[in-house]
Amino acid sequence: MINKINYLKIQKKLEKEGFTVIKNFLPKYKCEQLVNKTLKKKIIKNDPGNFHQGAHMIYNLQNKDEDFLNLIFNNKINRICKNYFSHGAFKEDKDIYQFDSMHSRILIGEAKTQNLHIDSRVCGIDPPTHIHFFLYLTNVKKTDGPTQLVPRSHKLNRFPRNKDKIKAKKIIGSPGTLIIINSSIWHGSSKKNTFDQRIILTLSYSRWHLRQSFSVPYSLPKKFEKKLNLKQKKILGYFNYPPKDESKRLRMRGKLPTFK
Ligand SMILES: O=C(O)CCC(=O)C(=O)O
Ligand SMILES: [Fe+2]
Repeated sequence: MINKINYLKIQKKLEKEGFTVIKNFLPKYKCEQLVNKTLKKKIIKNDPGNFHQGAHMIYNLQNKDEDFLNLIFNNKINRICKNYFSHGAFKEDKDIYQFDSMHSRILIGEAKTQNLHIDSRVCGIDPPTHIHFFLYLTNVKKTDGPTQLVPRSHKLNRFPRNKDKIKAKKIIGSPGTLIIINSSIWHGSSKKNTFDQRIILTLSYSRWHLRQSFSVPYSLPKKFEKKLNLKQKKILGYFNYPPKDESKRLRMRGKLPTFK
């Protein structure tokens, strides 16, 4: 387990390079526990479209197990988010970011390279809109399809092309390695030549006013919801949903609306 994190250094690296890596963010035994839990969930084996290119997916892990849910509230991760989203936010504004999504992506057997892409949907955007955390749950060697990324590409005003792959850097790491990226960086999993499963957990956050990938506060099981404190509800976006119209509320933020 890591003990000291240099938050200023992380913030600087994210701004300049568009990514940073923290080794041993979680201990190995914790990763093994998460792997076992992950593999017991319903796996989507044929994700539609071209994006995940044969990878197996498990979406919304926060709804399926409290260990995953609690990772969203991890103090270190939230401190990194707070620093990251402060850039560009109104100084007086509070609760400037929210949880966006959490899923597991599993490469089974040999796998081809995932196309380089960005996760924020807007290239070169600054101040940034999203941050992604990729947590390796298994050991990822050069041949195991490590995540690859093009350093500094988060600043470029275009989307990646196929030939940009030659500029990509592979991030290898043991279980518990945490890759943090500005979500506009060009990235994707690389070619996998081995037969063991490569399992990563992806966790993302966005500025509070943006649409979440799934409607998290509406789908979290009640048994988990009732244990949440105010701070946790804020992180999950409970106060960030707009009302139906002005007769319900005059502000974008407020109590979670019920739509009938
Ligand atoms: O599996 C990886 O290494 C990257 C996954 C990814 O970029 C994504 O799911 O958007
Ligand atoms: Fe991605």
